[in-house]
Amino acid sequence: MKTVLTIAGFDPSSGAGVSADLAVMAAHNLFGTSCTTALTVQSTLGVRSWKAVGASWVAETLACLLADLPPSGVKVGMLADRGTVEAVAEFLLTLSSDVPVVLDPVLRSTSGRDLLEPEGLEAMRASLLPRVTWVTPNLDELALLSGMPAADLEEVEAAACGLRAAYPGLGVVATGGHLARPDDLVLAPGEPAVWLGGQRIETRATHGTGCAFSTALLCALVEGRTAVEAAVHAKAYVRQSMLCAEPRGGGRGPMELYWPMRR
Ligand code: PXL
Repeated sequence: MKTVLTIAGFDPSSGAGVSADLAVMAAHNLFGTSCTTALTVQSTLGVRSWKAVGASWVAETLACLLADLPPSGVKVGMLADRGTVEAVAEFLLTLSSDVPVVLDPVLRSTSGRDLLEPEGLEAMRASLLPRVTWVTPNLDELALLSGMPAADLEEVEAAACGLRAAYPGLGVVATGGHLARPDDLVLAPGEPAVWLGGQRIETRATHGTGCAFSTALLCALVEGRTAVEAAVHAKAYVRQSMLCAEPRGGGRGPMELYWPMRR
């Protein structure tokens, strides 16, 4: 069983972040390790506040894990502040170049709270994006990272192409969950664009969809699937996780991330 690492925030309601990522890894028969970057206070009703763990603690955790449990793939989620973005970028330099790294560029919670301080976005562009292999922005994140509008299919494709062109070797999977039709775009390095058609699901179990998608994409890449296969898989996994969820909490509830193990 291969080891995969998530670097992300902690959500005490188990919908998003580290604990959701570990569930996705377990459901993919992979051994998950984690580095918590921030502690959030939240429930299904939204994020109330958060506190960064701190760059030096993150750096120490990553070095400690690397020495004993080296990962075959890394997922990066909420990073909270600039120092943490830079510490993670430094860590990624120490990995072998064949280890896939998927960045979910978490900027804001769906409930509207910033999850990365403003200076962190610049550090993400300058030091982190050059060191990851895949980035999985939603429409808002794509617009902010590319500096281009991303509100419809044509704009999303142009913005994703612009983002890919800015970083040699980077692949982009833009998640269109907020489009009229929730299609996703896969742009592998040097390959033509592939759109994956989506269908809207009427459910409140949508907490952590971005976290689960990026982690499922990483797991499939670690299993040796191509980018398009991995994105098709991640989309289907998240869809089924929404469909299998029991209603829980008064807001955006958690998905059933363990569904492959419960059948
Ligand atoms: O889905 C974005 C996200 C990522 N990571 C953590 C979160 C959230 C949203 O609330 O809390 C820890």
